[in-house]
Amino acid sequence: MSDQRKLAAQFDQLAALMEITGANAFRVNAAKRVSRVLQEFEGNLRELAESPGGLEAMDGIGKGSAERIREWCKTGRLAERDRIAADVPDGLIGLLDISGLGPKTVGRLWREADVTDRATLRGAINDGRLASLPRMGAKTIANISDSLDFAEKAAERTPLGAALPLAERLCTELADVPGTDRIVWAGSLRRGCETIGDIDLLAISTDPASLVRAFTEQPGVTKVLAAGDTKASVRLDDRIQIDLRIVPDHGFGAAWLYFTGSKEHNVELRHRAQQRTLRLNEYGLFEDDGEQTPPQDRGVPPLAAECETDIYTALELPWRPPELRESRDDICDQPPELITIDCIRRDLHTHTTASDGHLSIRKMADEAIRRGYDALAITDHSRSSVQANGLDVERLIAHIEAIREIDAALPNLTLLAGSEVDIHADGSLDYDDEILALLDIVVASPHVALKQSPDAATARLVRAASHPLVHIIGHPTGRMIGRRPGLEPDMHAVCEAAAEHSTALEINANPKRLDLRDRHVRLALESDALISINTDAHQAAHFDFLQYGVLTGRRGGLTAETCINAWSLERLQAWLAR
Ligand code: DGT
Ligand code: CA
Ligand code: CA
Ligand code: ZN
Repeated sequence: MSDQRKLAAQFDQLAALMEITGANAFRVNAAKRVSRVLQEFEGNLRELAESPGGLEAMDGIGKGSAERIREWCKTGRLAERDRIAADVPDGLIGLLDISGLGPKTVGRLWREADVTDRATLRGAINDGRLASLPRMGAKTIANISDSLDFAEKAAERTPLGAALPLAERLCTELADVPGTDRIVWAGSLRRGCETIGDIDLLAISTDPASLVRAFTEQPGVTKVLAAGDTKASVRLDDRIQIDLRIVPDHGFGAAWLYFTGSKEHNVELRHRAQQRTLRLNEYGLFEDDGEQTPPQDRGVPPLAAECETDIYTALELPWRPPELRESRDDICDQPPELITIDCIRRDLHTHTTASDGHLSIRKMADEAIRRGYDALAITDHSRSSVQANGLDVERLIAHIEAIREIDAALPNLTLLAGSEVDIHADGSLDYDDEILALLDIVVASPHVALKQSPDAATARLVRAASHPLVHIIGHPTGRMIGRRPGLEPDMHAVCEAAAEHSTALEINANPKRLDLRDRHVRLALESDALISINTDAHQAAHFDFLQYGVLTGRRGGLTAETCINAWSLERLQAWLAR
């Protein structure tokens, strides 16, 4: 983080602490203004602080504030903030994250009801202390209680696998509201992040009032947080927040770009604009004429605003897919041609009733045909996976025969007889080599001992990836999002071993897993390892998980060339038989 952003955060805290302790509004506002000025400032703060009168020359920074900034540059501390903070319980600042609780109220709760953190706030609500305060009505208390509940729940972000179908449904329904010309999602959801804080919708409408009404009155809304002319915000099923913004069609691209983020990407784009004496905001890209009042408020026409591509082009940058708009992505790099869902021709990790799947081999094959696949690998569990009804050698041999028989009867689908073989804690496999050699495809996955040390995990996965009969390492870390971290191997070493032995690493597309995760996909590509995107389907609907795997691959920079599921069948078969 830059100096000015760190210091801006300190001034924000100072302002909040002042308000909590009841400082006068003038001083609170001065601190807030300094924070804003610092956030906008693009130059070198330390240099400016050293040049005499440099800070004072900035709009919004007075003599006192300039002194404080110089003090911070010298000592790394904002003494005034530290002084006030010493008198205020730490937990109070955390209460400011609860919607509806501003610093003034928090200060009151502290002084008048001994509230010092979330737990004591909950206590004060329950024992009636809050209700006994003057000017504290039942409705206000119910609101605080409700927000507190939600803040506790919201610590859990919504999985991509829940947020994406929800957004798809909302957009389909709201597109039918008369006057709606376009409705899309932005934010972390458009970037394909594995978990979503809130869903950001963006619409063009000739009848915004109707759209806002339909949005706030839809079934499942448990709270309307805002309902204005161009912006509304609701909580759905007491679970996830959804923001809707209605924007003019001529500025749609600028708004979509801005609300897609990431914040860091926006900051970089704005910086790029400033270097070219341009000004970028959610309304468009404008000439920077040095005026304070924002250009859109003065009727200044933008240089670009209608579509994202125009804005990138005007900034002399290549358009970037949303999945590559994180802080780790360099805005100047030419993005690769990312894989799309249409590139995927087959699934190479699926289960049937032979182990813990819900459908027969034939039913799974029918589903693959229905989806236009050219091949399907049946990979039921191996003998150690007792809880998943894993196959002993005898059952496996019969299963292979059954798969081959059905395959012979299906001219348009190649069924591959496979297995998802357990990787034991030491990296050895659950079947002997003679047995593995009978299979068309071997997916080796870790299922137990997922808490072993990073060194042991590295050795385990490197050994499995180096095994000549293993084609794919399935869900390599075994993590479950929000539930268990899984193995933490030296992923670089695992990727190098996989690349050396031409073993593919799986992106398991189950939204509870997304394993490999985006960062690991990137490491794999840097090592020239192959990737396989599979759904691990246990029933027909699970094939739909593919989209989450593809998004994760795209966030890692994956192209069709490196993904074995996108290869021609001949190329795949040659690789399987290698
Ligand atoms: P989330 O909801 O936590 O999963 O993450 P996002 O990325 O969807 O973040 P959100 O919903 O707070 O805001 C949506 C986008 O709006 C964000 O990606 C970038 C833009 N945005 C919001 N607040 C700011 C800001 O303070 N500065 C900048 N530069 N962009 C912002
Ligand atoms: Ca969001
Ligand atoms: Ca949002
Ligand atoms: Zn598995």
